[in-house]
Amino acid sequence: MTEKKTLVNSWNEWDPLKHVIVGRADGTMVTAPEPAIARDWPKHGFPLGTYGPLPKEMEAKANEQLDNFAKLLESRGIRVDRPTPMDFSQKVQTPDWHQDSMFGCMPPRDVLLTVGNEILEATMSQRSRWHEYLCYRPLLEQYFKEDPKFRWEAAPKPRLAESTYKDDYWNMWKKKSKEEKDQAIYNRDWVLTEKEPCFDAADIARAGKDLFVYHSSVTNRAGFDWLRRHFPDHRLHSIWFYETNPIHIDATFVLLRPGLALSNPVRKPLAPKMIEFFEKNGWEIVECAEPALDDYPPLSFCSKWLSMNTLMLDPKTVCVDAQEKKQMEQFDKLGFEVIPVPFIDVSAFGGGLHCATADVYRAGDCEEYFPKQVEGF
Ligand code: ABU
Repeated sequence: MTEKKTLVNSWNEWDPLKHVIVGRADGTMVTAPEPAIARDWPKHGFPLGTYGPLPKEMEAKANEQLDNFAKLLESRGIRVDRPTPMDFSQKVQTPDWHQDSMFGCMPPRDVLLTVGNEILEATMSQRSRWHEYLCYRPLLEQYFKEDPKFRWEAAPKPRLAESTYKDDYWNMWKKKSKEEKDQAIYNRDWVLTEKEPCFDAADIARAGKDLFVYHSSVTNRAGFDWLRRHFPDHRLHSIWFYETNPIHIDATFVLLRPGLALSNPVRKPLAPKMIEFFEKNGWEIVECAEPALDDYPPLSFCSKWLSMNTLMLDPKTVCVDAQEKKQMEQFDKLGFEVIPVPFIDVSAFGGGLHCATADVYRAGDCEEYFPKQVEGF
């Protein structure tokens, strides 16, 4: 029996899940060119500069897996809501720019950040995703009517004018040597300038009083600073990793349950004192298992590390992509009940099981999981 009454409340990544949004693949686009990103997939029909809808047969398979996942969650008593897709092939504009396509609404995690009784619409940092929040507005309006304590917030919409991006960034990136790319990683020299706050919601991992914010290619220092001021009762930690294409924390560093985090073996943490902070607070960090794939799935801007992009249903139960046998074995050894979910066909639409969901309600309160502080972190 699914719960009917709406309550918005979620403080972390693992408390018992009661209500969640699951995305839809309908109409998802390989997005038109824009300064924030460079899509170049000639082998799969989309060389640099081209754009268009993902093939309909791929979309049908992705929607089938998303629908089955939604049914699975409902069968476990979890209420599932779905966004309202738009015509993502339409051209969009603001007074500062026009963009020849939008993206889609498969990954609600990228747009919506739930902290306690608040859902915050992220700024986003790509023009093709500037209007994506509209797909969730019917649900947010409903929650606002049904839960008198629900705090509905939206971060300031960024201008995303030319000055938000570094000039000719992707062209310059292609010309860099390995040493220059390494230097850029250590300098966190990503496409965004610091002109205005930008962040994607999927760059934030929640652990009660502590929020970990990935300084990535879609979240800048100003975005972190905006979040820090917006959540004055939390401790916010800026973290970053060794990765040439950093986007979203949930295939890099995943909080599984109090005291246990899953870490990407290749994307090493670079933020000073981060490991010390976790260890001092008694957290174990384990490296994730070898992913099933060797490379990015076709037409996917995500990586093979979607293997670690998992959804916790409670501190003992984890949903994992069914192809990720080694990851499932590892979770089994760590004492989790593992639920295999066929999900590979969804990856090209914007991610894995964590990306495809956004918490509305997890039963639990704001707890302290990191009582010991480390100066400088
Ligand atoms: N949002 C999904 C994670 C992207 C990646 O690191 O592959």
